[in-house]
Amino acid sequence: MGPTGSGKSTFVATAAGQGFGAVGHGMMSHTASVQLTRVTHPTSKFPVVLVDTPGLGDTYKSDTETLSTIAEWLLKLFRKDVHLAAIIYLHRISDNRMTGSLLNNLKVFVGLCGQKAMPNVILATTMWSEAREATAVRREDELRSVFWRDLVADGCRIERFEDTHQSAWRIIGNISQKSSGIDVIIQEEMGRDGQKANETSAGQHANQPHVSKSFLAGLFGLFSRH
Ligand SMILES: Nc1nc2c(ncn2[C@@H]2O[C@H](COP(=O)(O)OP(=O)(O)O)[C@@H](O)[C@H]2O)c(=O)[nH]1
Ligand SMILES: [Mg+2]
Repeated sequence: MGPTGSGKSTFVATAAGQGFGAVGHGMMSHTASVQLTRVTHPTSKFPVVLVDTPGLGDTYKSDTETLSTIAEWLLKLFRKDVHLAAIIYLHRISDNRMTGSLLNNLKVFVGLCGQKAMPNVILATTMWSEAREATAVRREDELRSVFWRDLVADGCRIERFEDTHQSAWRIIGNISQKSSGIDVIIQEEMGRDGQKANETSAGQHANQPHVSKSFLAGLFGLFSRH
């Protein structure tokens, strides 16, 4: 996951490797903008499905539409008793400011995941080649000590994506077939507890002042449909 242009599709293509192509295989087919790529873990040889999601901040789609696509896919996964092994959130280290839109993106992401999922979340920075090393390292420190501090305290890891196949898999880590996987909070709240819109963490989260009124309205609209 991550904002548009943070390098999600590139990450998946790099992890899948040469000659693979980003072929979306329809495990849950009609969610067209969530792309699935089946690969084999390079060391453990376990089958892995890489999930590429559309990012908030898209040029042509509203954040509400994008969030709706992701939430519906997650809910479908939950109902099929399929669980996520890890969640990777990408952030461009070349961005010189944590803009309101980037921050909003992060808040929505955290609202979807919930605290319990954090040990399975990896915050990965991309586009190191697009920034001066010293500047990028300073930004990484700022992310760790300010914007990502609470998430790190809840157990997520911070990694650097170095544009290589090896780096991608180091970030994904050792996915074991024994691991039963995780659910993100929005899946539990909507799928298991049947919570109403404004009761979900993301819904409550949307009360934060930097979230625009129209976005908030859209978010409530989305959750009350289920
Ligand atoms: N230099 C550099 N460019 C990148 C990197 N990752 C992605 N890009 C470029 O940034 C643009 C957006 O990347 P994309 O993977 O489509 O982002 P997405 O919207 O998150 O899927 C594309 O032109 C990529 O070629 C990176 O790590 N380094
Ligand atoms: Mg993409």
